[in-house]
This record gives sequence, C-alpha cells and structure tokens, in this order.
Amino acid sequence: MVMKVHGSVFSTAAMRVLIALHEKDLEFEFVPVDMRAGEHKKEHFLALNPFGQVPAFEDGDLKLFESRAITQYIAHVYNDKGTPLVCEGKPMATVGVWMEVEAHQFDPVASKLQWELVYKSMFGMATDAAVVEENEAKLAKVLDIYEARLSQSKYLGCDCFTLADLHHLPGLTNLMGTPVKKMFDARPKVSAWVADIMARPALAKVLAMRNQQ
Ligand SMILES: N[C@@H](CCC(=O)N[C@@H](CS)C(=O)NCC(=O)O)C(=O)O
Repeated sequence: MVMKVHGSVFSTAAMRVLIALHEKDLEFEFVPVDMRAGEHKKEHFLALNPFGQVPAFEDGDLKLFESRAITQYIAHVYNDKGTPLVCEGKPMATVGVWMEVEAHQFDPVASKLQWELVYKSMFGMATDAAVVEENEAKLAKVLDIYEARLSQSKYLGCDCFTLADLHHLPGLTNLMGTPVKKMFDARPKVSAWVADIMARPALAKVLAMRNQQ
C-alpha cells in the first residue's frame, strides 16, 4: 500500500514531509486537506491527528503526525533509498542536536516572521513592525550561531546534507521572499548554506506541486 500524506502544500510542516519523500525517491499519495473549509478539524482528520493540524501520514497500518517525527521515520525506515538523510552512531547525535536547534531555536522565530511578513498580507492583515523587529533581533542571534557552526562543518549536522538542514527548507522558502533575506545574505557561511540547500531538486519538486494548486 502506497504511503499517504494528508495536508496542504502551503503548510510548512507538510512541505517538510513532502521534501523528505522526494529526497528518498519514494512513491506516495498526497491527499489535499481543505484547511479553508476547516477539514483538519473534522472527525475523519482528527482520527489521523487529534491536534487537528497538518500533516498526517500513513504507511500501511502505521499512522503518524508531527512533521519531524514523520521525516525521521522516513529517513530511518527507508535508509536504503535515495539521499541518506541520517547517519549512524556519534555523528547522528550531532545531527540530533541540530534538528532540535531547528525545532526550538530557529522555527519559533522564523514562524513568527513568516506570519508577520508572508501570511498576514495573504489574509489582508497588517504587519506588526514591533513583532518583526523583536524577532529579527532573535533571528540574528540564531544566525550568528549558525555562521560559527557552518565555519566548522559544511552542513549543520555533519559534512553531508541531513534532516537537520532539510527541516529548515519550508521556512527558508518563505523568508527568502521577504526583507529578512538580507540577514541570511549578510553572513557568508549561512548565505552559501542557504543557496546550497535551496537548490535541492526535492524542494523544486514540492514547489512545483504548490504551483499546480
Ligand atoms: N509541530 C507540528 C506543527 C503542525 C502545524 O502547525 N501545522 C499547521 C500548518 S503549517 C496547521 O495545521 N495549522 C492549523 C491549526 O493549527 O489549526 C508539525 O511539525 O507537524
């Protein structure tokens, strides 16, 4: 039975899973969830994710939610396919550190900036300049740490592309179209890393899915 991803291609969390599946060259079915119609809060979707958020994922009788748990499942269980997105032993511990950094240091700040600078305008709402300023200052601190890390290592987790890098791609895709891009451009190692990971064909495939919507 083919794997299923339930979500919206406009959801950064769903994009994370779709990019991982394309990196792994795995066959899957994408099941669109009409979030505008509140489909993610209806009973049939809550049976897949009781928190009523996309994505939800099925592989046979296994049902998962939480995008980063899903990508880790895909990377470990299908480790013989496509790009090796995880590694073994001690190096994996460091990849794990940088996956946590993305989830707890980068993503909360990047999500607030995306809300202010990308999504609010889509809903006809005004950007709150004070929130942007506060979160730009937080992002600057995170990016300084990334600049130091990327001076020692080609990618965040190790010298090859892993989930620690991949998990950033949806947020970066949104932020690169905003004035916040200059903060990434100002840091040479960060800027080279962004250019490198954003050139992944798997991301282009997910953006093509988005353009078809
Ligand atoms: N930590 C979750 C976050 C999922 C999430 O926030 N999904 C958003 C779309 S990107 C959503 O479903 N929002 C609707 C809602 O929370 O009601 C994950 O990584 O899967």
